[in-house]
Amino acid sequence: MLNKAGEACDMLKEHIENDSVIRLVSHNDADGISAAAVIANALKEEDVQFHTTLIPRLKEETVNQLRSEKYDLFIFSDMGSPFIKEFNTYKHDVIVADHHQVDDTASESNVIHINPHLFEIDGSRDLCGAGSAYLTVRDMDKKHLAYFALIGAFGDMQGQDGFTGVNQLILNDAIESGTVEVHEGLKIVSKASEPIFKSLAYTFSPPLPGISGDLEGSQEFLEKMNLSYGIKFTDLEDEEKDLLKDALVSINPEIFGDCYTVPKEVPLLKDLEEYSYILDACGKNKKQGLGLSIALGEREQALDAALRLQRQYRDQIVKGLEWIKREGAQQLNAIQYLYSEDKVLKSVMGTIASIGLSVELLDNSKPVIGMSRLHKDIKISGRTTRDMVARGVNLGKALRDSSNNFMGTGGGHDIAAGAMIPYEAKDNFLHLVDEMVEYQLSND
Ligand SMILES: [Mn+2]
Repeated sequence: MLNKAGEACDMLKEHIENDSVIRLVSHNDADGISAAAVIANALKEEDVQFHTTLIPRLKEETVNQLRSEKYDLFIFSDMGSPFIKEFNTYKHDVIVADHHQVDDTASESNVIHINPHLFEIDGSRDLCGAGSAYLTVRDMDKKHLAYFALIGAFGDMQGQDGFTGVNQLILNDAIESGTVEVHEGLKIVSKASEPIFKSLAYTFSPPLPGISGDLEGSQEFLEKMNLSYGIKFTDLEDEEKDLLKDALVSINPEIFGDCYTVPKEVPLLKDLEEYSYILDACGKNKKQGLGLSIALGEREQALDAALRLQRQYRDQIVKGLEWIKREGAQQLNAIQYLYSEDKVLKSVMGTIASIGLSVELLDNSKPVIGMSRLHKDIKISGRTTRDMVARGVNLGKALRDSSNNFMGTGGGHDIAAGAMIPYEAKDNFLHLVDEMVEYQLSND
């Protein structure tokens, strides 16, 4: 895998020497923005001309449009693996740095394909899109950019239980370069920017059942300990912090553990996990360009705008979780589903499906299929747990095969995947996914 990344790096270096103009296309989620940030920062440092686009998904149409653009090198990050066949017929050089599931198309000499799945590395756990992107620039003396790969890993839920596999190697690079420090602490968000009841309610990983996503639950929890819930965590007395720590640890021991920080960053971006949430909030609100500017070093107004987006996004997640709490999910044999036509709920469907599972609002012995209606189509976000994956569930495969059956598209990871299907196919699609998951569970 590192050899393959080395080949990509050589291709990139050659283009840099030839003053090539480079086209960078990446995903618009936290991992995709981080992937673009690694490459864009590296190219900026080398004074290379490049053009970046962040998009929600790569469609065949786009792949065919890009073909006629006048660039010397294309880099696709956190996307691109399903289109190797098309890239093979490009006249340009192409680097694909992805971690989503792959098919078995071999790449031609103009295409370098970096993907953990090609090397039997777990792309949902051990390396993210930003990690693949980082590996392509690593040999250009870019270890100081490794922390963006870790931000991407957090964005794709890979760092929350500690880093493993290639992510561990990347963490070592980040520490070695002096950009990242690891220390033990309470893993609650916005310690210095929000009142403590919000810090707790907005902490989703690790989950705090009864508190995460529940502003009232969080206030009651603090009141019971006689802590004033309106002040910031950083303003608590030391004894109060200890008291709170003990109470939180008794709810979920994982709340105290390794925190990964970039000491030289501004407070809002110091914690890598929180940095990923800021990028996530930008992406989810279609302000991925803002996220990338921040990652390229913009501060002040850009940060204010991102903070506003984050507050708004957190409100939406809390509303979504309240909805799940009130309505619950619809049950089929092996899966459960959420369906909404509401604008706010639709925008956070994938997120609330994940959090709903982790905070135990949803039965975590069944994968969740979140469905949002978009005019004539339905957008699907599938989420399950590592336990269910160990028992045989592969949502990427189930959503790809079942959506293809109804003229839709889909795919992703075993643990988290997405699809788009025509609205009319909704019920038949659900039953097919249900059967496929049942089959996966019985055949493992
Ligand atoms: Mn990703």
